[in-house]
Amino acid sequence: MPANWFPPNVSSYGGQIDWVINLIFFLSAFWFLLFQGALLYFVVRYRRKPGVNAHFVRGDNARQISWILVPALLILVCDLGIDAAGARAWEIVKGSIPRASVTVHVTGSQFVWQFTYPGPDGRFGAGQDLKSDTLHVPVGQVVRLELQSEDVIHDFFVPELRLKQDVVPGRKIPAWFEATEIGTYEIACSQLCGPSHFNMRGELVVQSEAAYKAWLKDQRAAAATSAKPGNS
Ligand SMILES: [Cu+2]
Repeated sequence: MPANWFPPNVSSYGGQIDWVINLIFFLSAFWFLLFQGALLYFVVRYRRKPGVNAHFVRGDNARQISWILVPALLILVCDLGIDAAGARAWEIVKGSIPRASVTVHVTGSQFVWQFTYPGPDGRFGAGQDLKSDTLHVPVGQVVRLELQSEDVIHDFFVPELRLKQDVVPGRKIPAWFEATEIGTYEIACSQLCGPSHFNMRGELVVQSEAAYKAWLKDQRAAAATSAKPGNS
């Protein structure tokens, strides 16, 4: 498989997605080349020649019908193979979400992503939530996202994670990933959501667990300082 077609994969399930895309691509390429090749061959081989009359082919004997039915059956088998591979990938990505060690609420609005972490006790909405405009996560751990929109349909997309999920107003949609490599990755909005859609970018920072914890601590300390009366 050509390794450099896709952005680098840093997600535990990215290989499954790439496998399905490659499967569809190579099956389609195989049949496309075969059929176009056959078409070209027949066009040249049976071109008009002086003194040769065209045959009228009724297509109603078994041999002729098999020219239709055999390829149709083979393509159906390929389709079922794609369905099976797709269903397996779907089950992993969208089926049941594994137990997460980090849960983050993601809010899309024209034209920013905002990330909310729970308070130190792990609960949301107890007055100690932490807001951030970058998404920090520890490497090698399951992260659960709950995606919400404040206005129109957005789409949370991190190509390197192979994660792409519509964010629909009025719904809270869960998603998950486990990043396998430390680094900084771009979060894009992948649904045309207004004039500044192109600029609706976020940043995913995958860190070691220690660095992630330190970041969280710093953010909480900074939030506590700015929340004190007299500061703004
Ligand atoms: Cu958007």
